[in-house]
Amino acid sequence: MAAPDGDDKPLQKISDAFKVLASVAQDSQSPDMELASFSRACTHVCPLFGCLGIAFKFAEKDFVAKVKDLAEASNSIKTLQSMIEQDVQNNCVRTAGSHTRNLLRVKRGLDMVRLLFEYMLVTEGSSLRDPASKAYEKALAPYHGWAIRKAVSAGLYTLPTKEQLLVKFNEDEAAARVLMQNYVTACTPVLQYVDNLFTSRDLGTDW
Ligand code: 1PZ
Repeated sequence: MAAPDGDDKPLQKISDAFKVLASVAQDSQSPDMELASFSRACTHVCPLFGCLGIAFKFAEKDFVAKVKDLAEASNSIKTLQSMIEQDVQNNCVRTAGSHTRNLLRVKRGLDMVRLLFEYMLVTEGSSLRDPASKAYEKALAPYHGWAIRKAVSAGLYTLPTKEQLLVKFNEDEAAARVLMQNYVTACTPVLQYVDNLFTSRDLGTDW
């Protein structure tokens, strides 16, 4: 039985959470995006890793730790803006482990999932390898060293099939397509919003 809160429906949760963030990102009248709601939405992405198998444990650990850092920061910092401002003041924007650096990494993870879904929606057949590899090449590979790229390309051979993934998502194909498209659509303005936070302060996004 489906739990009423949708605990066993990771795609549904992601789609819902990002719709809310998208409305904040798109409405110039709305107050600045809250770190708590951003990090909460990202938390919903974490269960996806569990569906990919053991090969991506290392990626899960990295992503989950960074989302957790943002969630903890949200106890004392209200908005993404003020979090970045604080790191600018402290001169630690690019320092390993800084909130702002973690935000950039998490943003890339969201972009990875967006591209993965986008490619899955237009790819025939049951293999996830092609869409996953194309998404990785675009979103993350340019920022990763040789060892990580190697580990990822090995991991791509261990991915479940699309059908197996849908079972783990607890969705049929039609419902999954709608939810993936919802995320793709909602995520786009959110990523744009975060990008703007970096570019408007000349912090760059390619590091
Ligand atoms: C079917 C789906 C296939 C998914 C393939 C996903 C491959 C992701 C591989 C990511 C490996 C991450 C290992 C650690 C990388 C870190 O060095 C960097 C920099 O961190 P820092 O130096 O600032 O501490 N971290 C990242 O690049 C963040 C990566 C986030 C990855 C999120 C992927 C989300 C995929 C979910 C798919 C459902």
